Amino acid sequence: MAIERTLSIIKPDAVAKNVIGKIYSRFEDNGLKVIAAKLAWLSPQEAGEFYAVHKERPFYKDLVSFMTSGPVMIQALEGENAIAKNRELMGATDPKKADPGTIRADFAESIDANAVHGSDGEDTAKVEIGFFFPAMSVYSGR
Ligand code: IDP
Ligand code: MG
Repeated sequence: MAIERTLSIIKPDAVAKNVIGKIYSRFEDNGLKVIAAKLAWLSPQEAGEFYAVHKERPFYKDLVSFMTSGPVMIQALEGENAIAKNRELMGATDPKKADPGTIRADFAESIDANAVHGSDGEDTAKVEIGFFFPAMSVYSGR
């Protein structure tokens, strides 16, 4: 297995529920290290660009509107197999279908308000980390 990096976002619903720390514990307890982080309130333009891959999907407008409804906690995570590991910790997109013990099963209410984002592959991870963090704000190898 390789050491990878992935982008994670704690979405407005989970930030509002005050569970940033609980979600960070899931990362830390499973070998994922926070190597960059910031709390931000995304503009419609920023959220729209971040989710541009979903532009043609029927839920795009709702997604952008939800992601700009409050502050989000954005972090780059590093660790063994980080991309798949984070997806595993997150659980399925629809919290009703997410395995027990996953972040979405434990903290999310609906497919719209589903607590977390995680990169889905090496290419998207690279692009997504670069979208939010310049190289000088990423601190690896601590
Ligand atoms: P993911 O977050 O599990 O990677 P994606 O398919 O990449 O899921 O979709 C991005 C986000 O768009 C989801 O996390 C969810 O918030 C929203 N979304 C996806 N599918 C639907 C849907 O069918 N209805 C409403 N929102 C959806
Ligand atoms: Mg996705």
